Amino acid sequence: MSGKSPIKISNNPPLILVADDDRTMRLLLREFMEKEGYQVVEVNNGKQCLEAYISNKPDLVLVDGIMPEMDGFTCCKELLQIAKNNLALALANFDSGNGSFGNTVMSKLWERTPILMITGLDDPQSVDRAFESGASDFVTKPIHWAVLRQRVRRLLQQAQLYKQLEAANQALQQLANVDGLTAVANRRHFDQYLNSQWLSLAQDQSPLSLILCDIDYFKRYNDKYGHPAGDTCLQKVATVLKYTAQKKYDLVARYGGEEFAIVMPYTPAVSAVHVAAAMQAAVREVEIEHKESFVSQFITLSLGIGTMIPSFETSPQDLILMADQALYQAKEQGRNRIII
Ligand code: GH3
Ligand code: MG
Ligand code: MG
Ligand code: MG
Repeated sequence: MSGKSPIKISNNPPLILVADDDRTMRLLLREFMEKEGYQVVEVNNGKQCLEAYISNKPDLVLVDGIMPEMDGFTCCKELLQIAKNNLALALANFDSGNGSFGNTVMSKLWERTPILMITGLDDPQSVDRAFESGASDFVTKPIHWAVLRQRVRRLLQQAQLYKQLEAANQALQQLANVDGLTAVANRRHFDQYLNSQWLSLAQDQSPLSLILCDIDYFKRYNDKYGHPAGDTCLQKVATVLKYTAQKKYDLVARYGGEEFAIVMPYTPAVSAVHVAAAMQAAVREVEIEHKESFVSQFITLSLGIGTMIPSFETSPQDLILMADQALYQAKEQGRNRIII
């Protein structure tokens, strides 16, 4: 699937962002953290902390409570907001069928960078405020350095663990949703996606198109060129289909053996015909030799299109049936053609 680059778990020393208006305190913190083997970036108020956070992507933020311009509590809240915005952005991309998956996005909640508040304010209200503002932990000044060392280590370890969980989750999602041979969505993901789009488009009253496409005389291809060559052919066709279905919500899936399905939300029939024609042409242009085909010397496709405005009285099965009947007609009428 697109955008599935694995999460990087960096081997660089962890980067710690220190926000404190007290220059001596910053110096002490830097020296201590560097001795621990961390990299340090310093700023002297909450505002600068936000800027440095965005540009440096630290692994941990150490933030003072009282600072000019923006205090540590507000800074914590703002950092939380940045994390929420990132999550919203990831969620917005989730809907894209060829993009990331829901569960992956939810686990990103945990990817938030930990914040450790170091402050002289140790009254109960300040402690509550710190945690309620989004701090992950709290230590008081004067600093008990051994305690700080352990808290920092633990927060960094936890963050690292969440990243590993996230990577494992992504790998699992990939296995569960992607066809092993062709790297497009598998049947399971196709079913899920079609059902979920059906419901949302029934609400929007927008058209949903489905293309079913089947490789012509593929059994003869396998017989002539061998099964491994058949596999390569399937991979090529899948890649071409995926490349051709460019819209954000389009999903290309392997529907069965040598049959692919393209789910196209918000797509009326005329547009679906254009996409189908582009797919037919693109596959033809790759010129995969097929001497045993009765319709061409190259691999060709038969494509059937169905379009419906989803409703709660009808079901995705009706749309599949429509596209399947069109595909059947395409085969009946001689293959290498599009029927709607
Ligand atoms: P038509 O034009 O009517 O579609 O004829 P066809 O030969 O393509 O259709 P048929 O359904 O008779 O044969 C489909 C072939 O696809 C048979 C099967 O061996 C092959 N096939 C299915 N999955 C795979 C696969 O993963 N790899 C390979 N190499 N072949 C596959
Ligand atoms: Mg201060
Ligand atoms: Mg078939
Ligand atoms: Mg076939």
